[in-house]
Amino acid sequence: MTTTLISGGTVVSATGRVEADVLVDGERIVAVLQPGSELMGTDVAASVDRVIDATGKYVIPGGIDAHTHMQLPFGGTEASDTFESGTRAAAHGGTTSIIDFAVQTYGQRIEDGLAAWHEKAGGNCAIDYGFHQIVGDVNEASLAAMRKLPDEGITSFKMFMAYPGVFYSDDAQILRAMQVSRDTGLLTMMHAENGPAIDVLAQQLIDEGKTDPHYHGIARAWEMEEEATHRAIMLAKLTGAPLYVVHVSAKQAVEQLAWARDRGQNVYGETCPQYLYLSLEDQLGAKSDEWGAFEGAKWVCSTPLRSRAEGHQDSMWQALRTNDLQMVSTDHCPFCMKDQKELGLGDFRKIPNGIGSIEHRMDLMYQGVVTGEITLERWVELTSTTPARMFGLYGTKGVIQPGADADIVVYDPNGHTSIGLEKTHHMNMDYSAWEGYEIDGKVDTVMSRGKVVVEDDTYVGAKGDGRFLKRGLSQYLI
Ligand code: DUC
Ligand code: ZN
Ligand code: ZN
Repeated sequence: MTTTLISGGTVVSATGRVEADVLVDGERIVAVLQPGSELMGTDVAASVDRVIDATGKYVIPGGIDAHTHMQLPFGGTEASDTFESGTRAAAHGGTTSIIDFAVQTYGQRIEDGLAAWHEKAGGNCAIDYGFHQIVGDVNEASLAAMRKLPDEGITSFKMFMAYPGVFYSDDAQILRAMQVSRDTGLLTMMHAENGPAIDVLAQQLIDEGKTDPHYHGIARAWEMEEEATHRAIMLAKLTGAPLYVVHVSAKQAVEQLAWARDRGQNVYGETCPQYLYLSLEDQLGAKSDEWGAFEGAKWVCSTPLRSRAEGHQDSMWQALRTNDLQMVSTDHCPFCMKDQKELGLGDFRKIPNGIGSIEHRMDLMYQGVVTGEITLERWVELTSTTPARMFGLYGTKGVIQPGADADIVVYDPNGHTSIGLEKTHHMNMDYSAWEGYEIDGKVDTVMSRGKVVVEDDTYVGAKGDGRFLKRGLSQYLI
């Protein structure tokens, strides 16, 4: 077993920071050595196999991205990152665990959907991975299968109030699934947008000849997110189910979450970097020689980018500070422009929905520390500690303490990351939604269960290093 000492850095947790050395033995952290501690100093450094010098750098628990879609079949194509390419990109960006969504499609058994996801991911991941279960067809068999999910280490499921004819569930189906959530402790994750109403608005826009990508965001009005969020909250209240609303982008949806939380409900929400930084106005203004106004397709995702003039982005940052939103995930769902996004040329409804950000989440959120939107500790909490607690991984993941997995990122606050015009990222995409972003900060070294997987901007791990994470029930519920 290899022993490693990460020395001289500032260990940052969700609750504070301390100058300390971190001792790793095999796959685990065995000691956090603070000044005054007997072991701190040269003796330990001399006795380990490897010393990583973290002087002047932050030592943080590896990022946990709790919302990714590798190889998701969507809109007549499939998300372009495989588990192999997507998890490698994640590692480059300081993320050491993902929770992806296994899909049950209409007419399929949950067991078969889950088995297919194990097949895709098994032996291919660079970092540890878990699954949520998408429930796309509520019936007696799937309700029974849901009750067995905790035995499989799957303790959360996602339903869609959007995408009629694809993933959509109606209120009756949601109610029945939420009753299972109440009984079992499975966390209900909700895509909260009123899909049937959105589809009417989208059709009307197309009929008026409004086909460009930004009309995607006009059709998916914030009222449709607010309304669905409220409805999900009321169904959760009625059934007693714990609720986690994914990819929150509208300030009015946050108000709904805050209202429910103030009433004592177990209701939570995440946002994503795109809803903090990007806007409908950016998308509307996007034009290129290659794609013309279709350039805006690069930022078509659901929920959609919102208007900056309406203040949604500011509201997301504020909610992250006040804990009205608890986490930041990416909803990583990449598609290339060529052959994929271009399916929607002439009809924005046919653009595959999704943005790829798995490699940039830790950097983009660190930028919030630099600009004073969040504290250093909150950065760790939003990107690692709360995801671990929310999804039943805390103690093993999400924290630097003896006994935890040695998933550790050394982050250099004096480094710099350019997300440039040339393709320098490792995601399997022919463009970047983050082109031109300059980050004050840089991922220096990434360790996954005691093994260095990224150093000097180079991936040094191996396909299959990542293991399936059997998760416990949420540790965040009150
Ligand atoms: N939103 C996306 O942007 N892509 C995939 C599914 C989703 O809900
Ligand atoms: Zn969704
Ligand atoms: Zn998603």
